[in-house]
Amino acid sequence: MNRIFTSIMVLGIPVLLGSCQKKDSETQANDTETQEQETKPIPISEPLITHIYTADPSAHVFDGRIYIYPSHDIESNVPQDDEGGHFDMKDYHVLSMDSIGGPVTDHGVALDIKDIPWAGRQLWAPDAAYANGTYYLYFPAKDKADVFRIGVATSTSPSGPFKAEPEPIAGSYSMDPAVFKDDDGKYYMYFGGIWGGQLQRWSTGTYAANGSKTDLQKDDAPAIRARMARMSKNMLAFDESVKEIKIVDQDGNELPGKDHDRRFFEASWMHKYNSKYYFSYSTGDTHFICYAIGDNPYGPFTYQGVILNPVVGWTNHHSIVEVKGKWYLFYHDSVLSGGQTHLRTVKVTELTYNPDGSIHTIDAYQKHAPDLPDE
Ligand code: FUB
Repeated sequence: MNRIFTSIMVLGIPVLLGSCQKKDSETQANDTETQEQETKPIPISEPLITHIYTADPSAHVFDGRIYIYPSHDIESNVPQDDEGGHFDMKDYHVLSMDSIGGPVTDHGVALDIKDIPWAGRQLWAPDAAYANGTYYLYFPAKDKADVFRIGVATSTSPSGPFKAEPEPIAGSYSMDPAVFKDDDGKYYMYFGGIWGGQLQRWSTGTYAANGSKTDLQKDDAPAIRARMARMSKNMLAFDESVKEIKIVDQDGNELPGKDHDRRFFEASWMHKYNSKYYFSYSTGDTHFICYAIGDNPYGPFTYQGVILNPVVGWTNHHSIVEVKGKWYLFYHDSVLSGGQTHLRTVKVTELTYNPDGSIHTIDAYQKHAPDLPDE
């Protein structure tokens, strides 16, 4: 009878779930090599571009063309730490394509940190929106005091170049902005992230410079909440006070801080499907992209499940967009750089719904279950 070996790749580390009978050491060495080859992740999607590293893709369809607003990863030689110092990005590029699978255009530098008057360092995950005949690029950066703020820059073209406003958005803090347009024409920004995103330092409403570097270590209390606010008509300001987003379980109980597999960490995204509001996000240290569903843009949102399993590299980040009647998940991983967390590549794959509105969980790698010959 053939023996089935099942192997999985978790964050680039091969894990073998089968075993074979005792063999001599040379055969065992060959087997190990073969198994490691078999357990190398086989990505389901190829990088959209390979000439630069890109991450955190926010995708939109503007005027019939797909535009992607990613972070531009670079090697900065800053050592890795819990605060993400190694993500030391200095500009943004915009990518575009006519259709999923078609050729991808890199439009070059759309905004450089030296042209953002208030920014100090670290251009992290951006997003974009179109309103009032103008394209708006929203982006997080640390200000000169090393506090994350969210800025906005404008352009007449979806591919830029963008001109930054002189100050960050008043009342903004933390990072990972995602701007959602509702069917009634109102825009909302979702944002925030813990650990390097500094959200844990805003628990009193003002920034605690010496606050925790990770979370609040209050395991049984509700997890730190993502933030959101409606945008003003000119898209340059919040039109209301910043609100906190509740994510609850099926019994209506808010997810606690200790629920690392499900609680919010960073990378907010909002989309609407069949009149329901889907709030999706990364769980950070457990590396999932999850989603929760609500009846309005403010929530509460009820946790539903995993959209994307962990990818190669520490971070997981995504956007969801409808293109010509099909839905797509844009995401990134670190396969191209050999697993280097700060050097990522953006990718896309189709996303599908079940009839009840739940989303099929995506695994970014094919799994192996090779049949071995009889002994
Ligand atoms: O790219 C820098 C940070 O890594 C993003 O802001 C997070 O979402 C994570 O992907």
